[in-house]
Amino acid sequence: MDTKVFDMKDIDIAWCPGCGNFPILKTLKRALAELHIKPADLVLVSGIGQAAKIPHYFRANFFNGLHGRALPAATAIKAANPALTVIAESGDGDMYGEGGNHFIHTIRRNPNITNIVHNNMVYGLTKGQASPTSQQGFVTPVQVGGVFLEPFNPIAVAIALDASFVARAFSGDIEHTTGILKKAVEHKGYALVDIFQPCVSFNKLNTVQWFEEYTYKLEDHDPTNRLKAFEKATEAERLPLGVFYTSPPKSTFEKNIGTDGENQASLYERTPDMKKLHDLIKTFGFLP
Ligand SMILES: Cc1ncc(C[n+]2csc(CCOP(=O)(O)OP(=O)(O)O)c2C)c(N)n1
Ligand code: SF4
Ligand SMILES: [Mg+2]
Repeated sequence: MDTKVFDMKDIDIAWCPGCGNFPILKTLKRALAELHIKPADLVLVSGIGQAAKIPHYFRANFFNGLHGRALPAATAIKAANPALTVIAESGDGDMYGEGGNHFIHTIRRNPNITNIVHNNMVYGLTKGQASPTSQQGFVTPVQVGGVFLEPFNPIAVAIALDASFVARAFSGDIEHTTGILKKAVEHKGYALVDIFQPCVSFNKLNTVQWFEEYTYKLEDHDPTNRLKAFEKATEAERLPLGVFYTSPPKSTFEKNIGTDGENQASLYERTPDMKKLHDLIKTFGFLP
């Protein structure tokens, strides 16, 4: 399938020239086109930030909600219509900071969605404050003496929570990132893809050269070995890229909430029993 099906006509893209969001946009289109996923069957869900603008530049269904709240919306969309391919996509601040609680509990719920995080280690949209993944020593207009907290490690946290699929990529490597995104979208269950991305305007520490120097690709790594995956996730000298971990198969949120009962229809296809609903609300004492 041609990636052009995902192109929006006549739009202004409000990213700085050289921003790592451009190759991520291109890579995602390529991965989905290679998987033959049609725009009508796709939903992109995001929060707020530079990364969260991705759905504005992508021809597909989308929901752009509150800061940090992409994951619960994506979980609900998938539960209502499991036939859709649902991708929750935002920045490191949005997903790991404001949305940190949702990050933890979405992993536990295991909806069959892909969670892409554009990790530029900074709050880009609000002009350069530290994010949860900012490196120690990173100087910003707010953290004037440099960040003193240890960075949040999303890969290690996801593996600790037995996330169904955990991977990391680099926006500058389109070939490698396309392969990882395809695996993540095809995976049955929650799939995290953290993508390192340079922010050329507000992160002068983690540049393209920095990512090239301090990352390497996982080789001969068995992603079903959880302890080894955790060991790889906590390496600090050079940061591995690739699929760290895949859990043993487990049931998804949308399966667990009971569409397997008497009524097999997806939630969006069902007609609510208004009388039953009315009677239920009445038991709360709100209605006359
Ligand atoms: C509740 C709330 N708090 C704060 C903000 C301000 N705000 C907008 S984007 C953003 C940071 C986004 O950073 P990140 O998710 O890393 O995305 P990036 O811009 O770096 O891609 C913040 C703090 C907001 N819009 N809503
Ligand atoms: S501020 Fe940073 S993240 Fe935002 S568009 Fe510019 S380079 Fe990209
Ligand atoms: Mg960011």
